[in-house]
Amino acid sequence: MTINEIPQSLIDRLRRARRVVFATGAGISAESGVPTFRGEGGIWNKMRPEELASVDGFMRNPNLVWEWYQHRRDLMSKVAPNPGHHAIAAFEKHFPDAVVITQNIDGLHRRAGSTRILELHGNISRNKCFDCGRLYEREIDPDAELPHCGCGGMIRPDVVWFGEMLPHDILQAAFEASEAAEVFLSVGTSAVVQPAASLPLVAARRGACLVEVNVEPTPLTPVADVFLQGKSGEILPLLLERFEARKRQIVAGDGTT
Ligand code: BJW
Ligand code: ZN
Repeated sequence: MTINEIPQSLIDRLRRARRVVFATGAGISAESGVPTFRGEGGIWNKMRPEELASVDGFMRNPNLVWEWYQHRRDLMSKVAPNPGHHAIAAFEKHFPDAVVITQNIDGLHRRAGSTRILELHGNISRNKCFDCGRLYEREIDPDAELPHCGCGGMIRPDVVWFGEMLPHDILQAAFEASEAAEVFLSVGTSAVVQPAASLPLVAARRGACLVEVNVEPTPLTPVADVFLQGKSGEILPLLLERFEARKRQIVAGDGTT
C-alpha cells in the first residue's frame, strides 16, 4: 500500500473526529518480534490453547504453563515498540479523546508513549493469586517451586484465559469508548475472540467509521468501511503522515474546509 491509496475521505473523517479508538491485537506487535496466535507462524499452530491458556490447562500442568509464560516474558522484555505502536501514540496527541483498547499483554503501547490504554486480557508483567486476587508485580523465579500466595492460593500470570471473564471495569470502559467512537480502527487482530470481537460491531452500529488494518482479511473485513491491507508498522505511519500533512495544509489556509 502506498500513501496515496489511503482514501481522502478517511483523512477528512479523522480530521473532524474527537473520539477515536485504536483496538489492537497480536498483529501490531508482530513486527516487534512477538509471535501472533493465529495465521502464519501463529502460536496455536504448534501449541494447544486449552493446555496453555485456560484454567483447566493450568490446573493440569502448572509447570508447563509457567514455563511458557516465563519464555514469553523473556521474549517480551527484549523487544521494543515498532512504528505501528509509535504512530498510535503520536495520533493520541491529535484527538481530545483517543483510547487504545488492546488484547495484547506485552505492554508495548505504554512503552511507545500511549497513555490511555485499556488492556482487555491483562499484562504479562503482573501475577496474581488465584484465590484472593492479590497482585504480585515481582518476577517469579522459574526454577523455584510453584509460587503460592500468603493465603495459600496458587499464583498465576495476571492474564485472561479462555472461559474467564475479562476485568469488569476495563471491559465496560472499552464498550463505552466503542459506543462513543467516531472512528474505530481495528488493527492486527483476527477478530474472532469474544468479547473483544464485538467492540468494532458496537462502534459501527453507533455510526463510527470502521477501519481495519491487517495483512489479510478477517471476519470483520466485510463490515469495515475501509480495509487497509498491509503491515500495521507500515500503514499506521503512512496514515499519520497523510493526516498530519492535511492538518498542516488547513492551518496554512490551503484546505477547502
Ligand atoms: C498483522 C500483522 C502485521 C499479523 N500487521 N496485521 C464457544 C466455545 C467456547 C468459548 C467460546 C465460544 N464462543 C465464544 C467463546 C468465548 C471465548 C472465545 O471467544 N473463543 C473463540 C476463540 C471462539 N472467549 C473467552 O473465553 C473470553 N472470555 C469470555 O468470553 O468470558 C465469558 C464466557 C466464558 C465462557 C464461555 C462463554 C463466555 C476470554 C478470552 C481470552 C483470550 N485469551 C488469549 C490469551 C491471553 C493471554 C496471553 O496472551 O497469554 O488472548 S487467547 C489469544 O487470542 C490472546 C489474544 O489476545 C486473543 C486474540 O488474538 P488476536 O490478538 O486477534 O491475535 P491473532 O493471532 O488471532 O491474530 C493476529 C492478526 O494479526 C491476524 O489477523 C494477522 O493476519 C494479523 N497480522 N501480522 C497487521 N504486521
Ligand atoms: Zn491469595
